[in-house]
Parts: sequence; structure tokens; C-alpha cells
Amino acid sequence: MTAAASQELLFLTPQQKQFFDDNGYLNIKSFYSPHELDEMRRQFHELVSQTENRPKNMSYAFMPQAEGYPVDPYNPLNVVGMMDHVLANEYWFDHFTDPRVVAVMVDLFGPNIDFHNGKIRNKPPGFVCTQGWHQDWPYERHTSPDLAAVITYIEETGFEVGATEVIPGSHRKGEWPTYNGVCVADDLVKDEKPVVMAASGGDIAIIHVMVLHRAGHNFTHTSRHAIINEYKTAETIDQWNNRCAFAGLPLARSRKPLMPRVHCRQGRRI
Ligand SMILES: O=C(O)CCC(=O)C(=O)O
Repeated sequence: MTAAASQELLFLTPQQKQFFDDNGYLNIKSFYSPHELDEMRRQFHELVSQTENRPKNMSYAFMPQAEGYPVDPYNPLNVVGMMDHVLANEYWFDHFTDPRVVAVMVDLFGPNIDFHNGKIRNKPPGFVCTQGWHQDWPYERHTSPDLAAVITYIEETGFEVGATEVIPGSHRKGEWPTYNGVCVADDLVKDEKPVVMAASGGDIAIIHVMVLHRAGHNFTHTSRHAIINEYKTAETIDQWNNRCAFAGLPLARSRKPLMPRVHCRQGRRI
């Protein structure tokens, strides 16, 4: 990349952009400061423990308590998944519209970025991931595969503690054959070299819509939590009838993030 081109990046280094292009994923350590993480964990606890009187479009999925494992008081109802948590309040709206995240998407995908959808994927104690290797593409077809998920981790997340696994470079091989419309047989990836994306609280990972990945299991007594917001270019057009909250909300035009910070804490912007 030329010096002039690298200056055009809003957030990433040229090496980070190249890594994403080559591998289909990117980890960014300490994207959120300790102060921001404290507030995120407080907001997240509220999100999973106060499930009543939420907007009807927000949905929760609960996991029965796994045999031999306690329920973590931080996630007392064993919430395993949510759709459209972005409707909960201005904090979660601010989280997905954050200009820093939008700048990362501009760097990776181009000048015009829209929101796609927001969800939560938790791994309560004893969680076993039954969804195998998959690309997100069959779940979210567009006219071109210019989408990515941004996963925010809010605690240490390692091997057998809920870490996301990814197969580097698998996004460059097009659409993989599936056995049930979405999952790819282990046999087809047996010669690949998966990477466990161990993360700390405050880290993010960006996952290309075509890269093979899967969530990990959690064999500890502490719940793990991932917030997943997905973004797309304005140019790629939804083909799967996306009815999720704020789908298509314009977030960047001509490389300029559009949304201001909207969440205030103790009278000041975070
Ligand atoms: O929760 C994770 O670590 C990954 C989630 C995932 O694979 C997905 O939502 O497609």
C-alpha cells in the first residue's frame, strides 16, 4: 500500500487492513477502555437480568441450567441469546453507531456503511455449541458479500471458555457446501488450521460474512457474553428480507461517520 493510501485509513493500520483482507477476520485488543468496559458490563447485566417490559421486537432465548454447572449471578436467567438488543436504550444504540466502529468498517469495506443487525450470543456455564462451522452468508444473503460482524467481548474468553474459532482465509473460497443449509461438515475442514480467537474484555473481533467460524463451548462456572453487531456497505442489497431493528440505517457516507455519540453518563459523553 502506498503512503498516500495508508493515510486514508480512518482507524486501522495498513497491516490490520491487510490482515483482514487475507484472513477474513481481525482482532482489535482493548478497543474499549477499562472505564467503557465497566459501563458496558453494567449495562449488559441490566439487559440480561431485566427482561420484562422490553420492546416486543427484542427477543430473549434462555438456556436450561446445565447439569453440574451453577447459574452465574451476572446472567441470572441464563440468557443464551437475544435479537435486536439495540432497541433496549440509547446506550445500545450508541454502541452500534459508535463512530470508531463505523470508521473500522469504512476502512475495511469502503465509504458508505449501513447497519445490518444486532444480537447477543452468550455461553452460560456448561454451554455446548451445537452449531458447527458456518459462514454467516446463508443467513444474510445480499447482492454481494460485503458485510461483517463485529463481536464485542466483555470478559476473558479463551479455548473451552466460549472463544470464537475461525478458519483463516476461508472467505476467499466462495460459498462452502453445507449439510443443513448453513453448517459445513467437519470433514471438509479437516485439513484447515483453525484459530482460537482468545479475547479479553474490551476486545473486538471482526468476522467477514464469508469466513468459516463457530462459537466455543464453556466448561467453566462463569458465563461468557458476546455482543454482535453486523454492518454492510450501502451498495449491497438485502436478499433475505431483513426485518431486524435499524436494518439499513445509514452510518457512513463518503467515508464520514454520520452519527454523534448519543449516550451520556453522569452528564457527560462517554
Ligand atoms: O458467539 C460467537 O463467538 C460466534 C457467534 C456466531 O458464530 C454467529 O453468530 O454466527
